[in-house]
Amino acid sequence: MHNLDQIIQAATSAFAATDDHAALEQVKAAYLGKSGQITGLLKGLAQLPTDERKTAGAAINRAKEAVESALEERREAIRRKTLARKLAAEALDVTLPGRGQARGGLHPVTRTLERIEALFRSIGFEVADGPEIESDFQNFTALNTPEDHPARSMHDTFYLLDERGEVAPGVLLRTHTSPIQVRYMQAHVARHAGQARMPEIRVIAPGRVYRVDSDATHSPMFHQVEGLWIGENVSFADLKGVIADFLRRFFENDDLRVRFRPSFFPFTEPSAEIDVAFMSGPLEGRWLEIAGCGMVHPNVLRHVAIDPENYIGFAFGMGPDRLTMLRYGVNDLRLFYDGDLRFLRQFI
Ligand code: 2NM
Repeated sequence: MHNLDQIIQAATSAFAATDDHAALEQVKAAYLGKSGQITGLLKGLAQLPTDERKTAGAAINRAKEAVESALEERREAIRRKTLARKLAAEALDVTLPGRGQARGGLHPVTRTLERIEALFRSIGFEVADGPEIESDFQNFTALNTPEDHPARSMHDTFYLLDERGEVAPGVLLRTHTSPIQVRYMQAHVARHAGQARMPEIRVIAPGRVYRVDSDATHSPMFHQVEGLWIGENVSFADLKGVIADFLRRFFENDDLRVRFRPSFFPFTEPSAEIDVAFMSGPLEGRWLEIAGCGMVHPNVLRHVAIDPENYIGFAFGMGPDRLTMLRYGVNDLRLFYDGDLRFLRQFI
């Protein structure tokens, strides 16, 4: 059976020469396929004399089994090799340093706004908002601002242009958040129209405001929080209590000094500036102007159809940017708006 051994040898080395499953199955056909060598020998058995057939058949079958087992071995080897190649290609270097996920955080001014909102909510104020593009009426007229007031000039206020690039009359970027409160009062009056008595208005209006101004302490966009409490019996004493209590809670400082200095605003009468002084720390003993306030002017109430004979109240306005500077000891307002992460990361 020298010939059979040669066939087994030849098949085994032909299998070994293949490197993937497709090539191996091609080679297999040459031995075990329909017209393969082994198959040919089995077919040839019919020509042999009966007495030789049995022995020859058994020998060919052993050879066939040997080829089949060589084939299976080669299949297994290719399977292992393919897997090893795939694993090598997909290898992860678990010793590489991670790319990391930068931690985000709220902007310091946003944190101040959220703090102010929480403190006023805790004493029964609602938080309102409104559009940043406003009408001359909502921003100025309703607030008792005279037609010739300098704040109305293009020198101080950003006006919008129409499609032809000309100044659109009466359309501007709000210069304070008072128009939010004007809208709030109008909606409140409409909601309670026809009722004998109108419930109290307690609302704060935080948001972005715009003025033509830019230096270390002024940005053309900045923030304001205004507040308003209107009822049948709301006094200047209530104003002092609400403001002093708020400021002590905001700065977490029970020793904070608060004083009210006479001032003027078109929308309040009487009006006052609010100053604070810290009793310790780097600013110890210095009076710092922090807000404006006053009793809402009767003309403002008339503009929103509230009868000043029956209702009275106070309003105030403060700058959360400045409050943030004081709370964190920042000396240049522009740092808040440069978007420099080296600065902003300090607040995370
Ligand atoms: C201030 C100072 C004083 C104020 C007035 C009003 C409104 F809409 F009720 F008339 N809102 N805010 C006000 C009063 C704002 O900012 C320095």
